[in-house]
Amino acid sequence: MATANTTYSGEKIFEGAQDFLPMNGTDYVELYVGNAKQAAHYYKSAFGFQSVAYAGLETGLKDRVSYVLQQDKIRLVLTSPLKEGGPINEHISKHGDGVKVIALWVDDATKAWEETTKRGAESCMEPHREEDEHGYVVKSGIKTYGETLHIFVERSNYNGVFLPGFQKWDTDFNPPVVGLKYIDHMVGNVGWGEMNKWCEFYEKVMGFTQLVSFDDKDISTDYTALMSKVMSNGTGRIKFPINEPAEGRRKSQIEEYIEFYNGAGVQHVALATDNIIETITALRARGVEFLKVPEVYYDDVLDRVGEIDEDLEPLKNLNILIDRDDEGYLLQIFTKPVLDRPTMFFEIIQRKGAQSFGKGNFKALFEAIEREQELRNTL
Ligand code: TYF
Ligand code: FE
Repeated sequence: MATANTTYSGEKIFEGAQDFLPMNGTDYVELYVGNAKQAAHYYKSAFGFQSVAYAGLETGLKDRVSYVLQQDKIRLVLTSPLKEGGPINEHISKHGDGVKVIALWVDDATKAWEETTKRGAESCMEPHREEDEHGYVVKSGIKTYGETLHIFVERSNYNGVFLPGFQKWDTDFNPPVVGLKYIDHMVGNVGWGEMNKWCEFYEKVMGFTQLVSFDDKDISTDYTALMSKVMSNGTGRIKFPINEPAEGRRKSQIEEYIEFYNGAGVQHVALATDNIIETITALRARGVEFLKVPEVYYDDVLDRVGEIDEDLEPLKNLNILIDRDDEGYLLQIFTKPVLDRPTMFFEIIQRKGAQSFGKGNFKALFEAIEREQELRNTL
């Protein structure tokens, strides 16, 4: 096992967490993208997302278009501008395609806004009703790291396909799902020395508690350095690790992200499956590209993690990584960046008891990332 500088305080989350901001889970993740029609096709054909809803010129919008996709509990919104100028174009010009909104499903969006702004959050949207013939929702929002937003969505009085203004998206092109179930965690990259500030934001403003922390000694030797803390809400259902670059021998992968994203933003979205072998087999067949660790990783991995339910051979063939903690083990794998800029990527994770993040894989993983950085001449 890698040397420990990890503090697990998972058992404390219920007693430490505040209940001023009860949340039911992630409502949706919205990306601002250059071409939402083509991005939607990619998330359907490559990742198995299903067509849910649409808003655009046909539904009365004038300046933008949004496609809503879903796979089990994971809901993605892809939004593109239709006209010159404006905040969406500016966001895309500055950051490339990327996550703009991490929306959180709450029972009371007015209270969520009041409680968080009272504790110092900067508002981006005052509580207000949006309605159509299917009922109404209440939305409000606050700013988080970079230009990323948290929108609170209260939807108990709404029964339309997504949100007011959206229509059902009917299409004959419906590739099958790949078994992705829910968002396990979403990671933010922030600038030098900003990790603690944003962890405090999640603690003070949102009532989250810190689950785990990794410092540069955990994860820097020959490879690129970073520091990371995992923040969780009271139920443990919403987990936001925050990374910052650390001084290493080479350019930190976090610094590479910050340079190309032009600031802080969402680095990876971890999607859970309950059969990672089937899910990764399907994703690979559909053209999704994953990072590769050397074959020697598999020579002694079972000495490190002990007995597992799966055969090692398919895990090795698919390049799936394995790690264990006191509660069980986990299987995980990381895509290459899904954009031309080396910014956002996905993690696919299957938890078999373990509630940690794969620290035992950090060295192999970060070396794989570093090989990609080398090819990009960004190391
Ligand atoms: O979320 C995590 O902590 C793991 C490991 O740049 C990780 O998925 C951490 C930092 C990073 C890539 C993966
Ligand atoms: Fe992760």
